[in-house]
Amino acid sequence: MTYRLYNRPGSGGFVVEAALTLADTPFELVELDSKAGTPLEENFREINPWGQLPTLVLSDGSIMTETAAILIHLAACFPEKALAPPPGTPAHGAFLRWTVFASVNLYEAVLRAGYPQRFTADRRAVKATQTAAVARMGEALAVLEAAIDPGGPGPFLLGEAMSLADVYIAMLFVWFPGDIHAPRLIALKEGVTNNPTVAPIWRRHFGDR
Ligand SMILES: N[C@@H](CCC(=O)N[C@@H](CS)C(=O)NCC(=O)O)C(=O)O
Repeated sequence: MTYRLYNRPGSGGFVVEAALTLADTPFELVELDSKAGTPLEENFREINPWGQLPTLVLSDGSIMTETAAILIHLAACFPEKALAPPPGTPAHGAFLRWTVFASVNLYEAVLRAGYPQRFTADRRAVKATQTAAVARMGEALAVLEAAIDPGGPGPFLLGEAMSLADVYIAMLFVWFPGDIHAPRLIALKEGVTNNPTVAPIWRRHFGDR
């Protein structure tokens, strides 16, 4: 059995699909028939008890969830593909830092913005919860913008070489519904969308965003 990835078009599994493709490893893609931004069918909890995508089934049948964990795992499985800097280097520390930062601060805020009713018990506070989540996304993106060395080789977070952290951050960046001045994140996103392996996957999920 190869990998099996559960996702749906326009959802966060895009980055796992991109990672598996960059790793040049075979995988089965199971696209759920539901719209991005809506809750999944209850019965999906039999596969992922937290009821979310992406969900990856590994070759031994075990389940992985949590995008950051999956990306870190795949980078470790395919060291020859240089999906992340070599473990133990300062660059790998930065890769881990920003991948986890993106999950816990940015992706989490995307969820609060998309499903605000889950994050408040007060129905009158739903809109305010959403507004605060979008503001929080903007703050996290500003931290990432500042983390890209303006005098460095760029355009990626860690310099000239694209890592899975960049593919992940590019996706979260285009999901931001607010306004932000972020020329370095724009350059990072363009670097990702111009990657010949990633480009067709990006287009299928996000069109020309
Ligand atoms: N913490 C999870 C968040 C994943 C997530 O929010 N996925 C969204 C799709 S982009 C989802 O499954 N939404 C359906 C829901 O939460 O009901 C991760 O990092 O993978």
